[in-house]
Amino acid sequence: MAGEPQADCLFCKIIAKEVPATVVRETETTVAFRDINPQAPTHVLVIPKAHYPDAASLAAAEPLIAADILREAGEVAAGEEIDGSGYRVVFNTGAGAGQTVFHAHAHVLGGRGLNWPPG
Ligand code: DGP
Repeated sequence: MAGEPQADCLFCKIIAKEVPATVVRETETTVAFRDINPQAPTHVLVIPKAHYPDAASLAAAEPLIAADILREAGEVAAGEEIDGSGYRVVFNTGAGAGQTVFHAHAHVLGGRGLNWPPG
């Protein structure tokens, strides 16, 4: 069923605490934890507890939870004190865009200068 945990999903295992992660925030609908391969001094992933393969499918099925992700990205930035200097929220969507884990997630990146356009 849509949104249900998937046995073969790494991020569902992090939500279930079967795989350890450094959690920085948790709400009823979301978990935020540090990326294992940080690309900036702050690199936190914000994920929905519900399983959807990418941000588009999450937003289509659960727009309020998609909004929760964006709000939590802002809360992470404020907690890391990067909200004043600027930060980036990225949803890689599809393998061609670099998505490697097919459970919707936002990358929250900051703490250094960020170039545009991204690579
Ligand atoms: P993406 O490439 O957009 O699908 O991002 C997936 C991110 O997940 C990537 O930046 C690395 C991170 N990641 C992969 N495995 C783990 C893990 O076991 N723990 C944590 N904390 N992050 C992980």
